[in-house]
Amino acid sequence: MRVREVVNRIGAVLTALLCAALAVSPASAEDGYDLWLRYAPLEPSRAEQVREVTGPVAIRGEADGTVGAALDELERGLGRMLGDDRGRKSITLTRIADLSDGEGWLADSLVGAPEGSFAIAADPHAGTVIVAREDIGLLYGAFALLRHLASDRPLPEMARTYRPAMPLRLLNHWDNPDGHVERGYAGRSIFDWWHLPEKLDPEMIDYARANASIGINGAVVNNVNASPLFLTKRYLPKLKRLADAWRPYGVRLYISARFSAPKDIGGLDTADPLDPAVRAWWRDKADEIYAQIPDFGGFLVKANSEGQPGPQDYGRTHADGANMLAAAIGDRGTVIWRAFVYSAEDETDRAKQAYEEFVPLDGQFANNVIVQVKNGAIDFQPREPFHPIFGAMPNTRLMLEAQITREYLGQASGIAYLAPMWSEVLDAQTGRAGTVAHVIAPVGMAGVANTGSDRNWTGTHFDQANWYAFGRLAWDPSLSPQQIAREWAAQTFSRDETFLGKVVPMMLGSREAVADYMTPLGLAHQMATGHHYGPGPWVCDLARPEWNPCYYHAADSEGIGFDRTAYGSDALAQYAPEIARQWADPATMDERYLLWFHHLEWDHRMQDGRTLWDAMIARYDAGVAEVDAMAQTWAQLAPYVDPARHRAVSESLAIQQREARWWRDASIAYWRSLNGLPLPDGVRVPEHDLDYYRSLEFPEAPGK
Ligand code: BDP
Repeated sequence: MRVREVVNRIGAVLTALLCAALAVSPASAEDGYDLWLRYAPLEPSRAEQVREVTGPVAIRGEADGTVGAALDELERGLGRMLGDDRGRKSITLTRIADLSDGEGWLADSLVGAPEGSFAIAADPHAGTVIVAREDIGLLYGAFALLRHLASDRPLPEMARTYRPAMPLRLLNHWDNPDGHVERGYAGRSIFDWWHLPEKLDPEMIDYARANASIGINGAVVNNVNASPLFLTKRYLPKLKRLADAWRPYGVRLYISARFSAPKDIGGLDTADPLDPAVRAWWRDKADEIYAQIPDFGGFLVKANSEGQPGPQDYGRTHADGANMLAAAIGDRGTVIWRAFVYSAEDETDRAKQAYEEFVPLDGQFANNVIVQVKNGAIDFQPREPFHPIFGAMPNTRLMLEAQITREYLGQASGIAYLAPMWSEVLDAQTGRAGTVAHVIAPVGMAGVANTGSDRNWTGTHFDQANWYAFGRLAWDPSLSPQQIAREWAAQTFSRDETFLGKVVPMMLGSREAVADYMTPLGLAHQMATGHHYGPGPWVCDLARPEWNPCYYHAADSEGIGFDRTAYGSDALAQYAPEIARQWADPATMDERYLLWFHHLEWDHRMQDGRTLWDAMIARYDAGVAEVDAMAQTWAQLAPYVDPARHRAVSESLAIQQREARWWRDASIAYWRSLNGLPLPDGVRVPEHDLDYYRSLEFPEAPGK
């Protein structure tokens, strides 16, 4: 037994004694900390099947940090799932370089496979073999094997090759040095900058394990509204400590860089990207970082957007700014430049701004620059058509930015499983360039993290599913939201078929419910000012037009919706003609995007013959009904879930039931104040009058 194992065993015995002493049942110890890596004991018949193909774990060749992590994880996972009897065969980890002559067939499937790929093979004699070219592939293979066992999938399906669809699979943390998380709803930051580098919280290792388990291979550790502190000498040892801790798990560290840093902390009087002193400052800074962190990922930059500094402050372009940083980094890393911009002048249609600023720069970015584009052209709304940039910059490396934290989707209330939303975007056809997934395949995906200091990491238990789903989709965008929900729920809660048969459909419908009760039929940005919590469709008087919900719904006594056709802003023209055509005609288009593209009269006839007004109300009601159904379903699932987590989810759903009604009632009350239309027969009257909803204030709402 290795020393580490002995220590683990002693730890387990002590924990058991402690539980006994406190008379706590193991069930009540379920607090969500273990995420999907709980490794609950397998049912006896399943355990017997597994023992036929597994057994003691061995590595052929050297065990370095990454392989050590793989071995530890297999020990932990198999120990919890199978107990002491691991099986009659073995699990062997082997690098391609360590295969013997007769095992060439094991290497064949990995020829030309991207970094991180691995194969799991069933060897009739030896048991199970995990093969990879790089050590990180062995770690991913260990996690894949454990996932397969823990989610009750048929064992023969396990033996195949696994390849990541895209090289970069990153989390973006919007965490500030003082521990506040912008748009964070799960407590404070998980990063304790104040006490680093000496103190490394054990959570930092569990965080890396969780990421590695789903293939996430990089983390931008600070807010895009970046503090220059992260570029100071004082922070370098802190960053280095994290990077060292995460290296075995294949998680590369990146930081958000404040473009004005040469002025803020460098003593220069300009940050002009073409100024030689500025260029030298960034080169020295990059050298300083790489001397400490040789595999530093690079810089993420939000420039000239929402008041952040950038190259336009000096009359330069985004390409000038990005290429200057790219030259400083060289081939050691990457500059990820965000396309989320507000140009100060263009007020015709905010949805057009990023395209107008970036598409003319196609082909001008250096090879180690990536342009990171949000899934939609506005801002992480419950539903947006895919961002037109994805179909329009064939000579630029494009990366998709999704938001895992639910800034505009109810924050930390209830359930909104986001895989269906992301799949909708990934599967969207952009035109000649193919689907969005195809466009970003050479580059990657970034997800704005939902982690925080809450014991369960993500505020609600079900928000763990969004972290999980993001990683799984970035690894393989062709995975169905259904499969991801199933494997997550099986690992996180219960493998029972009755449980899964109810919880998976509930998850799959949850995001549509949110879109329905907040912003049905293609409406967007109706959230209250600043914190984006709750409805605010009546807000019309903020300084800039596009800060106001009124700007986005354009409703009056006659009709509602943002005209993005040729008669309006013509944002439709930013899409390839064959794509634009699919949204051009309300009579034939997918009505879920109706009011995103069209301004229509309240009595416009929908495709099923109802009026727009009746159809909108039906959608609000469907959203509320869906949340009620989710709460009922969950109530029936108590026998399958430990009491603490069951209660926490029930309470969270109760909040969502209240919020869904509030959204529906406030919105309908406001629309009626404009259109004066009666409610269709049998429809519930909003609980309060409009003045009541308008009077609600939440200055202390989190995440601002
Ligand atoms: C918006 C958020 C804001 C972010 C911004 C961004 O409200 O907090 O700073 O996006 O992505 O969604 O830069």
